[in-house]
Amino acid sequence: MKKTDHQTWDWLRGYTRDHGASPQDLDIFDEVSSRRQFFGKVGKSGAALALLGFGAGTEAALQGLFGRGMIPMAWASDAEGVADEQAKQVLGEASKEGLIVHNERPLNAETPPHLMGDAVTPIKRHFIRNNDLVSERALRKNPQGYKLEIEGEVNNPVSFTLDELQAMNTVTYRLPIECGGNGRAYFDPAPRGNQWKNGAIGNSEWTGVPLRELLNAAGLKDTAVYTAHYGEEPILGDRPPFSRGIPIDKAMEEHTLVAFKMNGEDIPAVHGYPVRLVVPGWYGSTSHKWLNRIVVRDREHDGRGMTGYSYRVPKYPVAPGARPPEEDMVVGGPWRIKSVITGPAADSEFRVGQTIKVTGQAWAGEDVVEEMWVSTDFGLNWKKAKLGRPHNKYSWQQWETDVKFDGRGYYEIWARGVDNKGNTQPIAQPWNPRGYDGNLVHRIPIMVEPA
Ligand SMILES: Nc1nc2c(c(=O)[nH]1)N[C@H]1C(S)=C(S)[C@@H](COP(=O)(O)O)O[C@H]1N2
Ligand SMILES: [Mo]
Repeated sequence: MKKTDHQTWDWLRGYTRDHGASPQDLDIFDEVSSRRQFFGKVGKSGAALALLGFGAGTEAALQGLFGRGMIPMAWASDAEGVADEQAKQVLGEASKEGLIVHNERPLNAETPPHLMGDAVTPIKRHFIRNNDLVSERALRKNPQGYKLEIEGEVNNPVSFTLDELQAMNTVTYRLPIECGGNGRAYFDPAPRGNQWKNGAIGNSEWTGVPLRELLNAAGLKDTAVYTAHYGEEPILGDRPPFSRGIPIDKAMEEHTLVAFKMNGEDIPAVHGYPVRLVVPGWYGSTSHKWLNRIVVRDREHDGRGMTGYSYRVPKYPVAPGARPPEEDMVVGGPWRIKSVITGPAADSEFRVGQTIKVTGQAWAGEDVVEEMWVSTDFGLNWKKAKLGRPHNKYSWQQWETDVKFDGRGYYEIWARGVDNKGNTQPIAQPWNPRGYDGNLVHRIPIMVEPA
């Protein structure tokens, strides 16, 4: 066993590789967000324990690592390491590369931060969040018989084929889709659900028709207040279809798209072929995939994903671990200011005096990021970074700066954004029962060695 924790991880990585561990075996590391969870999982997984050859020394070293909040970089897992047939097929079709797979059925995978540096997220690096399976039509890439129906509180229920949608006036924007649970891994105690770190966000280029064009064609009644979205994927288990909606004002916003192209290509099966909603700045659950029906309602929607604790947050701050009454929960939606550090990668090693380029992305829900600040001393001092403007409303903004260290040691690079309303990111994560709205300051651990 080497002396530093950093080296411990190198050793562990090497050891598992040498002993033929698969990405699934290593997943136990990717999914954990705390020392407690980590050892909870390892404790339950005797096979993984044996595989990794855990000894008392290793455990002590790992305890130290987690104790300092230094969570190991994820091991990449791609289509090759996945066993489920459908997951394999859709990961392969979208040429997914370097994603961390949390579940195979339903398929859920996130992007490690050092692969999030592109202004436009390539398809191969866009995260995946499925509640159920992928639609049959999408798997077969079959547009025959596809229709998008609009009904409910409208004067003329209408439907559109894919050809009809594509023949309309289209727009193209760079838009973030971010899962409401992104950042859940930093909640303590850990809420149930995918333990997303920061990688359940992508900012691809989406082409489609503004939803308001279709709603206007149907003619909204005065009673229209909310949408309800439905898709055509098979549901896992005995439960109603996943179905979210948005307030009518958000539905009428010009950037809310009925999209049929992602980065100029037909939307890959796993991202919603042939047609999906893109509702930028709001929880990703509102960006319905395999969309085939929108029902306009005269009240807030109550589909699966909108009731109880699901995608809902307490009206008032609650203590960590509390269970507020369900009537005190309200539907979540708009995102708050967030940022990630895309370089350097966690656990990178530098020399004393070396100039280190720090890069990242920042976005702010319905707002604009005005400032980015970076700290290398646990938030005591902050240095302003250079920040780009959004390419279009909602798109994430790239930022960069340099840092340098005068002495050796373990350091962390922290990043924090400020939006046009003065909102910033917390350094301790406020808690809610299901772990939504996570926007904690992102921290990257590095080692600086003597020059
Ligand atoms: N039909 C359908 N649409 C869906 C989902 C789903 O399970 N079924 N998941 C939603 C959630 S929770 C998120 S975060 C986004 C993820 O989009 P992506 O997989 O393209 O990244 O899709 C949303 N649209
Ligand atoms: Mo989500």
